[in-house]
Amino acid sequence: RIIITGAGGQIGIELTTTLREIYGVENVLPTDIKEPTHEALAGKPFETLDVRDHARMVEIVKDFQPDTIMHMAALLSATCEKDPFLAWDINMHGLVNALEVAREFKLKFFAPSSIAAFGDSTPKDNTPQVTIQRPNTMYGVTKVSAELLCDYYHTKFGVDTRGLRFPGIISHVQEPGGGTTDYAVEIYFEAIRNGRYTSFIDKDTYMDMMFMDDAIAAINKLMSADGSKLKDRNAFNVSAMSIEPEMVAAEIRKHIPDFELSYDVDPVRQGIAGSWPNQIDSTEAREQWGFDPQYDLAKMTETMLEAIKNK
Ligand code: VAH
Repeated sequence: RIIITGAGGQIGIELTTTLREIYGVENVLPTDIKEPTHEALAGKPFETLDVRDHARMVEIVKDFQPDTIMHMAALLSATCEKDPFLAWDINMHGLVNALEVAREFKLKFFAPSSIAAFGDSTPKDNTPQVTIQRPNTMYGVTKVSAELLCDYYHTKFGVDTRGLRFPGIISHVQEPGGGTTDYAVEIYFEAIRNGRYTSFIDKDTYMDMMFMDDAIAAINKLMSADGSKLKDRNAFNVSAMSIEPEMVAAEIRKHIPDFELSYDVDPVRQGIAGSWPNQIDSTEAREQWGFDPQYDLAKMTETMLEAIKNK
């Protein structure tokens, strides 16, 4: 039985629906700070939970009695820069509560990290699993801190914590909010809606990305892996592709020939993107638990455009 925090978010919604297909609606309890509006969650079991409210989290866990917690609640990179202290409160206070509940009730624990856990001094190409991590964004600071704290709870208290350093996640079910990689989602929606897109990230800005289905499959594969065989835990590099805006536009033009891409670069998000790797190495994830993404840029583009057209 699985409890999910931040279930109304970009990953949370599709994680909830996929886990319900696998384990049954009654064995998955999505929670979030406000009632869900998305039709995928509406009308099914749900609890409101502000992850900063430890007592409320304990109350829900005692009642639902999960064996696993998937802690997805966090603010994303650009939002964190707008209010760094709120970001620390939600991303870290929420995490400590979730880890404490996992320790107290012996829950298996998942939390996503991000390529944002790397900074300017990190090798930008083939970024290894274990390397320098000195991010200069509040989001990145919370992600590195989270990775270290999750490993600490595993070594110190024996909590079965596992995590993934996600790249930009591309999906058509729920548009993301407040991320730096959001351009790679917006471009598809705008291509269908208007045949053109103005990107806030500049050309030749390479970032790792992955289609949502591969992200959800990676979470399930990692959580099902034999824990005794994991050399690493928090968190694994995972990526399906390294792309920049012109590459996405060229792929879209195979379906919408007169698609136009222009630029109005946002210095804040461009600065964040520039501090992240160009392309990370997912070898450890592949070797330790069989990470195997199925979507490349061509297949992701075809899937995204088809799904958005049919919305
Ligand atoms: C963000 N989508 O842009 C998230 C993610 C690697 C990017 O962490 O902040």
